[in-house]
Amino acid sequence: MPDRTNTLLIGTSNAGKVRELRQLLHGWRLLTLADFPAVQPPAETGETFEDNAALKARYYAAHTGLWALADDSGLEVEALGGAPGVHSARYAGAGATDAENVAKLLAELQRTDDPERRGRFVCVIAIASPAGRTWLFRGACEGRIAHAPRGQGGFGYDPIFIPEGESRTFGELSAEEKQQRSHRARALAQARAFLLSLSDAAAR
Ligand code: ITT
Repeated sequence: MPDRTNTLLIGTSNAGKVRELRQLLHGWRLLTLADFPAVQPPAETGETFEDNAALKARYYAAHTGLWALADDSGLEVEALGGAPGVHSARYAGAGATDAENVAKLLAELQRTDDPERRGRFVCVIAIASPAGRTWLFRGACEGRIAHAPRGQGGFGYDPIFIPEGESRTFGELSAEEKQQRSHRARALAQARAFLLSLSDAAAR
């Protein structure tokens, strides 16, 4: 049962996610995959964010004996029927860089005008116990896709995503501004509340 004296494994190989999850889980004792160099990432064979998040969290909990948190996330674009979606990390091919994925998305949307450039970031956080029980939490952030990358902040598709009510991209916002509205912050707020309720129940 995790409480503030116990440890939670952040089960992601994405450095941008680790940075944000650490900020959002301020106060928890955290380990990352850097502490388990022999544990290789699992194949993401699921068809939904929920499938892949659960698969990763269960895998990392089983391979470390710790409570594990995993994040499956991506960008859904309306004009592309929800693509790249769960394939966001490998949109431009296996092992694609963030810059290659961004370039491919901009090329796909080259003839698409603003109203159809609407989309959303989705994040599903899974928490798994060492025994393999899993809990899921979903957050989303609505917005639109810019015509060219702007800003050096964040990671992944941040330089081309403009959240609703903003004119700047996530890449142009500070880390704190992104956390105020991001899909990850929304999913993690629910996961945090769940973890705290487990700790409270354990303390009673
Ligand atoms: P793990 O599976 O090890 O966590 P990953 O990078 O493969 O790492 P995903 O399969 O969940 O993670 O792919 C997420 C993709 O969506 C990846 O290309 C990210 O760059 C992108 N993405 C997710 N959240 C993002 C965010 O907040 N800002 C920009 N891009 C994001």
